[in-house]
This record gives sequence, C-alpha cells and structure tokens, in this order.
Amino acid sequence: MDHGNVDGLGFLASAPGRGGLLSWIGSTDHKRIGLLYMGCIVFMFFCGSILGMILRLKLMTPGSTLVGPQTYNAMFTLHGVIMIFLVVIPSIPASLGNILLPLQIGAEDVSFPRLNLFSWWLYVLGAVLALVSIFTGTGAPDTGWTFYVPFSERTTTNVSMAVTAVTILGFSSILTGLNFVTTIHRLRAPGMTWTRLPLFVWSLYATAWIQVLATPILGITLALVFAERVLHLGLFDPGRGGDPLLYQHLFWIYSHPAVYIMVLPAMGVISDIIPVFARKNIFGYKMIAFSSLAIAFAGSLVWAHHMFTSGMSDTAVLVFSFLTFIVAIPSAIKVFNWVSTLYKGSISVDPPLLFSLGFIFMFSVGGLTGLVQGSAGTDIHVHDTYFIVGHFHYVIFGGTGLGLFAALHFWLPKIFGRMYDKTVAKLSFWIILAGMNLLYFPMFILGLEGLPRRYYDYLPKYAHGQMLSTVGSWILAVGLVMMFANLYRGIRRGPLAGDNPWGAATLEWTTSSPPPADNFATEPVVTRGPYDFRGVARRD
Ligand code: HEM
Ligand SMILES: [Cu+2]
Repeated sequence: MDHGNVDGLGFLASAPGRGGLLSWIGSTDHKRIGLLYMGCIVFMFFCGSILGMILRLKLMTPGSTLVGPQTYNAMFTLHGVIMIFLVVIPSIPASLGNILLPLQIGAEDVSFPRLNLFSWWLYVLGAVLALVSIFTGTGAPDTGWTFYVPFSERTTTNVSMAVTAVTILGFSSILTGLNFVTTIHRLRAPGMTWTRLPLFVWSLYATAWIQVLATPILGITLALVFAERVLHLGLFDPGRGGDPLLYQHLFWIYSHPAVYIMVLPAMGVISDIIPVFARKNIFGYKMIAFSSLAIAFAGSLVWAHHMFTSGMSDTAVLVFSFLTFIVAIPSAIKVFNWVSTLYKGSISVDPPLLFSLGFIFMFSVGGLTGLVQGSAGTDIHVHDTYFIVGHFHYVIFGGTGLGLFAALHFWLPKIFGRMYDKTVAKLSFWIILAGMNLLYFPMFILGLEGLPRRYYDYLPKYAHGQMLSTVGSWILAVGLVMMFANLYRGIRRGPLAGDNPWGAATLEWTTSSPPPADNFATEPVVTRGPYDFRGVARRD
C-alpha cells in the first residue's frame, strides 16, 4: 500500500467534530505532541538566530556600535539561554524522538501520553517565562547562560525569573526522559529485541537516562540561586561566607552531561541514516549501541574540565583532564563505524546523507578542538577566549544542528507524506556548510591570538577575523532561510512521498505516510534487524 494516507492525512486529519487548535494543544498523540515541540523549537531557533546575527553585526567592527554594552550582555545571555535550553536540548529528543520512538519500536504511543502532553505544556510555560524575563523587572538577565555566582546573585536584572524558567524547562526534560525509558522497556512490539532496536532508539535511551539522573541537579541548583537572591542565605556568595566553586561544580554536574543530551540523539540519527544511503548493514551495531551508554556514563564524570582555571587542586585538574580524554574513545568509535559503513557501500547522495556527512565533519573538528580544552595545559591558554565559542558552535550547531537538519530531511516525508525539492535541499546544505565554517573557523584563530569571549569591544588587531566571521553569519542565514523555505514548501505542496521513499528497513517505514492516529493497522511482528535491506525497495 503506497501513499495510502495522504488524502486522509493520517494523524494530521482531525477526528469528526474535534478539529481546530484544541485538538492539537490538548492531544495526547505522541506525533502531534512531537509536532507541537517542533513548531516551538523552530520558532525559538528563529529568535535565537536573530539575536546571534545582531551580536555578530555589533562585533563586525571595533568600537561602540549598534547596541550598548548592557544590551550586548543581555543579548548574549538570551542567545545562549534560548539556544541551549529552548532549542538544542529538546530539539531532537522531544520533537523527533516523540514522533519516532513509538513508530520505531512498533508501539501505539509512549507509556504515559498525558504526562507527555504535560511535558510540552511545561516547556511552553518555561519558554514564556524566559521571554517575559526580558521585558519585566529591572532589565533583561545579563549573567550569561551559566548564571555564575556571585554576579547572578548581585545583579539587579531579572535573573530570578530566568532561573525559574530554566528550572521549569528542566522538569519538562526529566518527564520526557522518564516516559522514554519506560516506553523502551515496556512497549516494544513482539520480536523487537534489544539488539533489533534502531540505533536512534538506543541513543534516545542513553539520553533519557541522563535527563532523568542529571537534570534534577540543575533544578535544585538554580532553585538555590533563586533562594540566595531572595533570602540571602550565603551558600554560594563569598561575601556571606559561601563558596562560588560549589556553584560551579553543581552547575557543570548537570551542564556537561547536558551536552550529551544535545549530541547523542543526533548521533543516533546519523547511525540510522548512513546504512540506508549506503545500503549496507551498519558496521559494528553493538559497538555503536554500547558506545552511547559509555558516553552517557563517562560523560557524567568529567564536569570539572570547565573549571581548570577556577582554583581547584592540581590533583583534581589532573584527574578531570584524564577522564575527559576517555570520552573521546566511544565518540571516535562511532565516527570510525560510520565511515566503515560507508566504505564500499552503494551510496546515493541524497540530502539526508549530505547533512549527515556535514555532521561528521563538523563534529570531528569540534571534538578535536575539545581535546585542546581537555588537556589542562593548553586549556589555560584558550580558556574564556573565542576558541571556546568556536569549539562549541562546531559541536552543537555543526553537530547537533546538522544532525537535526539531516533528521528533518530524512523523516519529514514520512511525517507529512510529501517530498521537498532535493536539488534545493542540496544547495542549501552547501551554503549552510560554507557559512558555518566562515562564521566559526576564524574564532579558533581569534581565540588563540587572545581575543576574550563575552567582551563588548576589542583591539583593532582582531578586526579582520571578526569581519570574516560576520560575513559568514550572513551566508549561513541565507542557507538556513533557503532550507526552511524548501522544507515548508515541500510539506505544503510537494509531490507525494510514498511509504518508504528511501528504501529504509526500520519499522516506521512500513506504515503509511503520514501514519494513522494509532501508528500501525495491525501490531507489527519484528523478524529481522533494523538495517537488513534484503527485499526492501527504493522508490526511485
Ligand atoms: C545564526 C547562527 C549563530 C550566530 C550568528 C551565533 C553567534 C554568537 C555570538 C556572536 C555569540 C557571543 C559570543 C560572545 O560575545 O561571547 C554566541 C554565543 C553563544 N552561542 Fe551562538 N550563534 C549562532 C547559533 C548558535 C546555536 C545554534 C547555538 C546552540 C546550539 C548557539 C549557542 C551559543 C551559546 C551557548 C553561546 C554562549 C553565550 C554565552 O557566552 O553566554 N549559537 N553566538
Ligand atoms: Cu564539558
């Protein structure tokens, strides 16, 4: 049965008498909830990118231009808060994970559909509070997204509301994680053994454990900052006998694992895409599945590599530096296995594969520069310089961002039943890749030359690199607009995609596009692995 559902629109169609907005914001269908997340995330990405573009415009030339220093501080704070907490952390797990997890394991929904909807409402509440914090109180938060004490306790800007917002977002993330762990344990279709799980599901599983175990620490820590501001307890504020290093430990015990909440699902996406476009079973399935868990575990032990210059003991610096290098091993295993899967594959260069290759390239640059920061000696030189800004944009934008774009190009035809223009998609990929590298590569050089991050003004000797970087941001913006416009147009009036346009072997491709409300006409029985392409045809 090909493209059976597009006319009936599957889960996108409203049930008789229950149409309109309410049937979306009150829906417990995991696919609808996933799309609600996706809409919010794309909107927040737009807001965050505009802020980033303005920051870049300000930095194009030295001196006081465009915005004042206080506004600049508020803008990089909001850019960071929006991009981290409202875009990248929920991006793949909460939107595509929600849509795909039940489909990939052959379930009708997640374990707790109402809790799932509640998570989304918490996300909306957190997002609204974060945005309201800009316009209320005595000024937009200006601490940076890390809310470091003692400044975050003493500044008169609206930090209390911002930390409340982030705490609420944390609860949303914890509940999603709980839901996913339970779903994967309990709702797998007959025959869906642990070694037949698609690798995207494995990555969601590892991510969910981090969400459940690490996120409460962020909630508690930021609640304590709030309490300090209101009650002046003196836990963190050295002026009251508190310990600012304690804050940094608590903050990074969450926030380092959080970078794996951001990147593991993207790695899962890449692991699902590469075999399809190489038409080969994934090389080293068990190693990739296991390395997700290993990254989640080892990644929870390395938080203090953010604090090498904070005055910790030398022993602590040594230990955390060593542990940091260990995380590189499971990450490298994945990269090697993806490349081995491509080797001698029958490769079709479709947009999802291009974005995946972009991920591997950008993530490798980000990962290797991460080792520069992981070794304590070199980190002292690059700490708090633009090198860091370059590094994390390569990892989270070049990595997670491109992973998300790969996933959108891979799965939107399934979710909406229609195909975008592939030529435009490929063109937008190349423009995005060029823009990203022109935007972020100069930052490595600027950082090595000593340009500090988060400074409003800079010496003229940095002007050349800053200018290049700003031009890169314009190229990137053109590519992003082109990509989103193409996807939107495809969803609205692209040609019908069919049930399995890429010839993939995971379960979601066996149901119609878009899938019906309860996913499968009859409960699927799984008899083979997720990357076994025997007898699976490509559509064109
Ligand atoms: C349109 C693309 C983007 C541009 C032009 C851009 C630009 C910038 C600039 C200029 C800064 C400030 C650096 C400073 O003065 O310290 C910054 C910081 C930051 N950006 Fe981006 N960025 C973009 C996309 C992203 C994305 C997609 C993410 C998340 C994945 C992200 C996360 C961050 C974070 C966490 C900071 C640190 C804020 C801080 O220093 O507190 N950015 N970005
Ligand atoms: Cu870290």
